[in-house]
Amino acid sequence: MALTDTSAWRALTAHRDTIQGRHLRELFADDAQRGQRFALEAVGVYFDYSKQRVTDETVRLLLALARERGLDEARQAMFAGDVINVTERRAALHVALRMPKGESIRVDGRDVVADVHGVLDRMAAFAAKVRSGKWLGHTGRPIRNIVNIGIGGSALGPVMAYRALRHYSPRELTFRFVSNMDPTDLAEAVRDLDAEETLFIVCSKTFGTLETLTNARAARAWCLARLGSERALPRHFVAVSSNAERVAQFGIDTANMFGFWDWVGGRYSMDSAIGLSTMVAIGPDGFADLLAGFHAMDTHFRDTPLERNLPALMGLLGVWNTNFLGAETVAVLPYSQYLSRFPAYLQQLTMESNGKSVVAGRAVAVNYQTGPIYWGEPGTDGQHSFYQLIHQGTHVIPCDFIGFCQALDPLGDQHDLLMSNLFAQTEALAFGKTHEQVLAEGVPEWQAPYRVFDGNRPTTTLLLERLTPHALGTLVALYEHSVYTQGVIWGIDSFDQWGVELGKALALRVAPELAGAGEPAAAHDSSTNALIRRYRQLKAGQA
Ligand code: G6Q
Repeated sequence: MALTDTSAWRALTAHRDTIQGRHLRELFADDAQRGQRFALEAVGVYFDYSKQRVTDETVRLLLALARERGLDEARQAMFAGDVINVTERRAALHVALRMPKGESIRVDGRDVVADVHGVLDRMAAFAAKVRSGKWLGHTGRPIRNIVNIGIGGSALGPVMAYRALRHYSPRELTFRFVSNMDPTDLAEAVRDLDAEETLFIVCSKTFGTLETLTNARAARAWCLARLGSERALPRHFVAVSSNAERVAQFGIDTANMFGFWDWVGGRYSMDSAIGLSTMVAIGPDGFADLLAGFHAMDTHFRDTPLERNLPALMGLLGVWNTNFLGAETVAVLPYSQYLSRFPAYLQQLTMESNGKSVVAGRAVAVNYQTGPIYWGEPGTDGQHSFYQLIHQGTHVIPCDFIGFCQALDPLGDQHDLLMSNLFAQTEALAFGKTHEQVLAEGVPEWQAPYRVFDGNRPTTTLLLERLTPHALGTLVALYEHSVYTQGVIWGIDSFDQWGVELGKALALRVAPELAGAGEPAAAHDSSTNALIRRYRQLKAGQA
C-alpha cells in the first residue's frame, strides 16, 4: 500500500491541523511535566524532544505509522542479514562490524562476525606496532605520520572520528586526510612531512575510485622520489579494501591489506577496517570502546519497544517535521569543537541514504518528501552567523543540539558558558519573545517588531556525559538507525547510492576533452561546450 494511503498517514494529516495552531509556550504551560515526559535516556544519551511540536497524540500516531510500515519486522530483518538493500540485492550488515566476539550472524552460510574479528585482530596488531614505533619505514626510522587517502565513505568517517577523538591520540603522531581530486589536497597534506616517517593508508572499498587511485599514485611517486626505491613501498603503503585483486594490481602487497565486505556500505564503514587510521590514533582499546558504543545502541534499537526506542523516535520526529510541518532541512549543532566534522559526516549518512525518490521494490515514484537537507556547524560559532535565520527567518528548521556535561579540556568556567549557550538557544527557539516582552525591555515601539521572536521552532537536545570513543559510537549508531527508520517509513532503499555512481562515470567522459585542443570532441550542450572551450583557452596561459 502507498504510504499516503495508510490509515496512520491519514490520521497524522488530520492531526496536523490541530497542532498547526498550537505554540510550544502553550504545550509547556498546559503540562508542567512536559520536559520530563517527552525525554528518554538510553545508552548514555539523554534525548529531550519536549521542544518538538508534538503532543502525546502525535507520538501515538507516529508509532502507529511505524507499526503499519513494518518497522518492527524491518529492524529484525536488518540484524538477520536479510537483503534489505533491495536495489543492489544485498544485506546491509554494518551492525555485524561491532558485534562482540562469540556472537554470530550468517551470510550465505558464513559467520561474518568471526571474519570481522579476524580483521580487527590484524588491525590491532598493526596499530600497536605503529603506535609503539615498531613499524619501521624503509630507512629504519619509525613511522610518525599517517596519511589516509580515500573519499566519501572512505574519508568522512576517518576524518570525523579523528577530529572527534583527537583528545585521546598521541601527539607525536601526525594524521592527515586526503580525499579531493584537487592536487592541492595531497600537496598540502605532505608538504611538511618526511617520507621516511610517513605511512599512507589507501582506503577504497572498490579500489576503483578515480580520486583515490589518482591520489594514491601521486603519493607513491612522492615516496619514490624521496626514498629512491620500489622496495621502500611496502613499508609505506597499506590498503583497506574489499577488492584484493585490484590492490595487488596497484602494487600494494596484499599481506598489508585489511579487508571488508560488500555488505558494508561506504557511509556505514567507519567502524570497519576503514577505521584503521582511527585505531592508530586512539589505540586498539579505544577502538574497541568505540565499537562497544555502536553495539550498545544497536542492541537498544533492536530490542527496545518503539515507544522507548531512541533511533526510532528520532526518525519518526524527522518524518513528522518533514512531511507534516513542512521542514526541508535539519541543522545539526554540536556544542563541541571536537565534533567540527560531525555535520559533514551526517550529511553523507543522511542525504546519501535517504535522498531517494523511487519506492524500493515497487519502482514507482514517491508522492511525498523524503530525506531532508542536513547541515550545521559547531556552536557557539554558528550563533554568530546563521542562527539569525533559524530564529527569525521564514523557514522551519528543526535543530539537533548536541552537548556534553564534562569538558575534555577544562578551562575556568568556559565549558559552563558553552553549555549555557546551548540551553539558552533551545529555550529561545521554543518560547521566543513576544511584542509585550520586547516593549517591557524598554525597546522603542518603532523597533519592537524587528526584535520579536515568534518561537515555536522545534529542537531536540542530545545530552551526553563526556565525549569518549564509546559516546561517539552511540551517537553515530543513533543517527544510522534513525536514517533506516525513516527509510522504512518512506519505503526507499537507504543503502544504495546510484546518484554517486553517475558522477563517477560522467567525469571520465569529459576528462580527455580538457586535455585536447580545438572544439570539444563530444557534443555537449552549448553551455558545457563553451565552458570547456573557455577552460582550455585560459589554461593555455598558465605559466
Ligand atoms: C558511500 C558511497 C561513496 C563511497 C565513495 C568511495 O556510501 O558509496 O561515498 O564511499 O565513492 O568509494 P570507494 O571506497 O570504493 O573508493
